Amino acid sequence: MIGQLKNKSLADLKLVNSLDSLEEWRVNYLGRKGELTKILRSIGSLPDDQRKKIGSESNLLRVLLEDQYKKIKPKLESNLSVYSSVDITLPGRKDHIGRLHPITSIIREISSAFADMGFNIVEGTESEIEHYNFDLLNIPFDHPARDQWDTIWLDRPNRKDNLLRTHTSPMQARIMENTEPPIRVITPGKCYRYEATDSTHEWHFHQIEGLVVGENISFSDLKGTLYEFAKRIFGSDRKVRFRCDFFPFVEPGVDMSIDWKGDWIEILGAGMVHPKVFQGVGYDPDKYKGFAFGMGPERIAMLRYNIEDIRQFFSNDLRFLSQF
Ligand code: YSA
Repeated sequence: MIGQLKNKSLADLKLVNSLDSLEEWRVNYLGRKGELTKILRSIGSLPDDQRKKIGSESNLLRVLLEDQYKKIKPKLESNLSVYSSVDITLPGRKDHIGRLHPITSIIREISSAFADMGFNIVEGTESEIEHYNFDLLNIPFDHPARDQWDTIWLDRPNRKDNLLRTHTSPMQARIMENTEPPIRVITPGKCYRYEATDSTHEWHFHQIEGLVVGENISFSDLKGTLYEFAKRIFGSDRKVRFRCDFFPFVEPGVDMSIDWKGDWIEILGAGMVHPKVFQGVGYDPDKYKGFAFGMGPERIAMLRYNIEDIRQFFSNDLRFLSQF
């Protein structure tokens, strides 16, 4: 009898899914007129031989059912408090779905164009030392070319040569120091310069450095690679201009500009790696040749999306950013 009641009460408890149905269950089994209470009340009138057995079994069942009741009640109450803290009468609101920043998108697009051409992608650190940012790039301490990369120096205890990298070119030396040719790599990352801003200059911006080193690399490889890049990013009809330029770490050096409403916007500097740079990292300049370039993704994004002022990219104005 007690066994059947136990099974039935526990089976009913499994169907309980609200405070109301729990209360109904409690009244049915443990309430004043409940099934178990009725048995407990009748124990006194049972024959002697049954009283002890049924008495102890029904008391054990009472303890079990009360325990179950105490466990389940707070769970149902906390569910209720979750629901009651949500106002389901409020009108629905549109979710704001995030998206990639336009500079992140353009860096990924450029990186994937170079990956298609067989380039690996490596990242470096934004904090650099003078040795890599200047010395190994054939820019001696007192050379006026250093002025081209106005530097933000870092105030570190016991170090006077720590800076925020002014270009991604230090990665050239770091990669060559740790790798044997052939090399075909790009390194995207952020740079900083202590300079006044205008519509095409920011004091913090990105660059994508490229480096190719091997035994038979020529200037035609440089031009072919950069033409292919320009074709993929701007389409084959866009006008591209190469001009001679000077960077101490290349010989010869060039810059590349893209047609901008009848004018030109310079997007990168490039050239054949200077023999002194090869010597600095322990490569034999008679055996190896290479080319390198450093391009500005912000300028490329300006050209792609017709943006007049580079400073808009980092103004954090959602009216501007949500257009991309
Ligand atoms: C040249 C030869 C190589 O073998 C390798 C790399 C280079 C590039 C060199 N390291 C350099 O930084 N040249 S640069 O000062 O002319 O900058 C390269 C590109 O970065 C520019 O063409 C421009 O697109 C971008 N840039 C430079 N200063 C910037 C900037 N973009 C936004 N704001 C600035 N202040």
